[in-house]
Parts: sequence; C-alpha cells; structure tokens
Amino acid sequence: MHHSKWQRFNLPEHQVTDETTYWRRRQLLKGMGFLGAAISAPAQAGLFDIFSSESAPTASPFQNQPLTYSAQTPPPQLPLTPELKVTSHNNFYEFGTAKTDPRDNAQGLKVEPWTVTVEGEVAKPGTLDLWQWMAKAGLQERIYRMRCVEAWSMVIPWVGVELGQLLKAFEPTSRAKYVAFETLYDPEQMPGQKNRIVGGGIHYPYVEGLRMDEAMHPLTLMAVGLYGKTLPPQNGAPLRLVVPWKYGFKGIKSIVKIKLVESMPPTTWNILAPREYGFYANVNPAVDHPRWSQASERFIGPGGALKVSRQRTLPFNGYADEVAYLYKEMDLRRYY
Ligand SMILES: Nc1nc2c(c(=O)[nH]1)N[C@H]1C(S)=C(S)[C@@H](COP(=O)(O)O)O[C@H]1N2
Ligand SMILES: [Mo]
Repeated sequence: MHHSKWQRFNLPEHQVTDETTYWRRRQLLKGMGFLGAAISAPAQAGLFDIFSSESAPTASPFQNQPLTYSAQTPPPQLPLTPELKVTSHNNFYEFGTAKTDPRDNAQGLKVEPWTVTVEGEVAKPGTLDLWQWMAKAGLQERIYRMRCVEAWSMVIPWVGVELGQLLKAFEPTSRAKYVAFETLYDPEQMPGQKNRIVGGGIHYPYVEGLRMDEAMHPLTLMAVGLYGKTLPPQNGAPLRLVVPWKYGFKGIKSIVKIKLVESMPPTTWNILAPREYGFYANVNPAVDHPRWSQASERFIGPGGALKVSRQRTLPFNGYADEVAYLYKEMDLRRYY
C-alpha cells in the first residue's frame, strides 16, 4: 500500500490542524509551560497509533512528532495558512515540479539518521547528529510570512533555531564572509535528481547561500518543524533554511552541508536563470521579475480550498524595519 495515497485519502486528524486548533493547542502548551522531550520519550508512544493499522505503512517515527518549543510572544497579528495547504502546495523540485508532487512523492524520504556537516572558515568544523542536536537545541516558534518568487504567499508557524546560534558553536573565523548550503544529493530517493525533466532542469544538489550578516541576523531560522511538529518531507525535513525577507527559493530544504566561505557561493536559481534570480533575492515589490510583476501576491490563507486573496507585496516582505539596514549602501535594482 502506497504511503502517499494513504496520506492523501485518510488524513489523520492531527495532520489537518487548522489555524484555530493550532492556536488552542499552542495556548495549552504555553499554559502547561513544558511538554517532555518528544522525540525519544516512550510516554509518547500513543502518538504512533495512527501508524499501526494494516492499511498504514510503517512511517518513520521521526515524522509528525510534536516538538517542545517556546511560543512566540506576542504572536504577530497574521492569519495563518492552514496546515494542509502548507503541506500540499510546495516547491521541492527534487520530487517533481507540480505543486502537489512533493507531498505525493517525498513521503519515503529517510530522515533518520541525518547528519549535517559544518565546515570551511570555522575554528571548530564538525558534524551534527541532527536528532541529537535538535533535542537540546532550545526550539522556538517563529510565525513568518513566506513569499515565493512566483507571487504566491503564506503565513507559516515554523519551529527552529536561529542560524546564527547554530553557527556560533562552530566558531566562524574572520575570513567567513558567506555561508553556503547544500541539499541532500540522493537520486535513489529523489526522482528529480535522477531525471532532468522531472527535476525541472536544475543542476543538483540544490545549493543556496547568504552573506554572513544575513546569516547571523536573528530573523534567519534553521527550521526543524512547522505547526508544532517535525517538518514533513515535502517542506524540507528534517532541516531547512527560512529567511522571511527573501523569496522562498532561498529557503533551501533537507540540508546536509553548511560551509562558511570567503567569496559569494553559487546558488541554484541564479545558475539556472541569472537574469531572473539574483543572489540576494530580497522581496521587493518595486523590482519586477522579467516575466511578471512583483507588486502583489496571491495569499493562500484560511478558508476553502480555493480561497486565495490578492494583496500588496511589502518591501522585504514586511520585515524592512528589521533588515533594511543590511542593504543601505546597495542598489537593490542591481542586486536583485
Ligand atoms: N532543495 C530544495 N529547496 C527548495 C526548493 C527546491 O526545489 N529544492 N524550492 C524552493 C522554493 S522555490 C520555495 S518557494 C520554498 C518552498 O517551501 P515550502 O514548500 O515549504 O513552502 O522552498 C525552497 N527550497
Ligand atoms: Mo519559490
């Protein structure tokens, strides 16, 4: 029995949490102060019950696990995109280019064990055991706008750790000017890496990068979860980047390597179409994509499956007060 089918047609209740349920549960978490470490506690065994029926395949116990995190206070006054939409409208070309391909094709992604190497211009290069690190990392909720360069947007409650906090542990040297990220390369698991047409013509592995000051900015998140649970494969399990003031393609998924470097690293979409996608990719309603306007966006929000509303796109995706200073000497038309 195929996992993706089962997930699609027989969604367990906790996978379809809408925004109201999320807020209620979040309040509860806050009220209780703390829930025991979720990953390994046997007391959580009941949560695996949904996987025990005959029709359900054996899913990784690392999928859909509730996380312990500190809630964002105060939460931003933004309507959340319902969980089901966040997890069934995705870009993850390793699993195909249609918006539902990642949901349908990524469920078998093996996320355990998972290691992330941190290397390059650091005094203490090393390898993270992702799940061990996560249990001790001190997770935080971050409710962010997310704006895809294709002009659709969502509001997603992430769970993660500031990238800067992670990097500091490896002691960046003074020569570290940029951070380069790399997604898992495994054509056996990722059909888009095996077949150029399925994979949208991208040269894999998917790579991304940030300037050091962008990487160290407190808004920049290494996400390990959304809606209070471990990341679904289609959203970049088990670890992905979230940079809320930049177009979504900067948010590289399923990261296995982080390298601190002296010069600007190559980035996947810039390699593919340099005139359309720059290294910086800051959300900017004043600079159109060569083939479409970036002045507005379709917000995929609460409401029925087809409820999408058109709204104005904000400079730096609404985070200008926090990040505009990073670019004050730069011509944002030239450095798009
Ligand atoms: N490895 C990898 N990371 C990726 C992509 C991808 O195709 N492969 N797509 C990017 C794009 S274009 C967007 S908009 C976001 C989408 O994230 P989401 O599916 O969690 O909303 O992931 C980004 N990260
Ligand atoms: Mo995107």
